[in-house]
Amino acid sequence: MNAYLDLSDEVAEALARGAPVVALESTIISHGMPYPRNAETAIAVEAEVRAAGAIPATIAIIGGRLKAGLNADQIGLLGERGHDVAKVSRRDIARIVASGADGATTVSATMIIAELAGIRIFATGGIGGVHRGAESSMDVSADLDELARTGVAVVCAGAKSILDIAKTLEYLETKGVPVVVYRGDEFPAFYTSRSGLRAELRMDSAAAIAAMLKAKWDLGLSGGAVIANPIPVEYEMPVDVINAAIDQALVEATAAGVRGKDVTPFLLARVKDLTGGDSLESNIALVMNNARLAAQIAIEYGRLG
Ligand code: PSU
Ligand code: MN
Repeated sequence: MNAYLDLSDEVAEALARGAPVVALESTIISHGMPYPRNAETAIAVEAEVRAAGAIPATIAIIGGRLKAGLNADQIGLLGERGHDVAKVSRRDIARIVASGADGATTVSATMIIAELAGIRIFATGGIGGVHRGAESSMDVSADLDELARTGVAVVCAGAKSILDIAKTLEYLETKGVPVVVYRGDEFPAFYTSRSGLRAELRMDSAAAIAAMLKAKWDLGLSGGAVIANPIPVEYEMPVDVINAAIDQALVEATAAGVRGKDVTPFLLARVKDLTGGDSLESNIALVMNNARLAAQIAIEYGRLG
């Protein structure tokens, strides 16, 4: 076991007996949703993973230690402290560990810690991607390169249209990352089940996805995969409402000169406020939906031995 990593007793025991484990990220708690819904949701997502037959491992850095498996107090603190907790992607891990600080891990950092722990399946809301205007800003999330190098499958509801979804898919193709759409013919756009972009790889069962992942990793094809799980239609946002909020949030971010790692949290918070909180309900519903699918994939993957 890595000297910098602590597994909770429950996660250690599950991994030791080969039980299915699902990784969960913590930037979604501290920077992705407002308190107290963020912490409540994180706890509810863990319960959903358990109900679906797997063990949840929420991942963060606490006191400079990489953690796979948090307790309720740790989750509550990440939620309460919100943006005061460092948002940690790959480049930030070493400095947070070396200084003994706390960090909420993005998709990229969570993948790294999950892989160290031996966890292959990870559920979240949405991945980072290529931002709109990236041709001048060069703002491309570290999540995408992580997907290309680290062997963890990320179950998400696609990518928000705060991003350039078409460019995000092009980038993933260039980097050799499989993108699967579960039971859908279009890549989903987080708040809506459709983005207008055709799914090149559709799969209709957790078993088929698990078999694809096993083949990939058995072949020594390093890197992860995106498993895009469309938001259930009953929780979708009206397209015009969400697009208007996103367009306004983007204008405000440019006007305020927001840069670097602050861009995504700024946009997420503004979209939530501009939609009067309706988007938060959609966000919570889709994360729960992703937790269930991730648990099913982890179970099927475990059966393949
Ligand atoms: N998109 C969401 N919710 C989130 C995030 C993205 O809909 O909470 C978070 C995730 O932790 C993701 C990170 O890994 O933002 C990406 O940040 P950036 O765009 O700065 O790479
Ligand atoms: Mn960025």
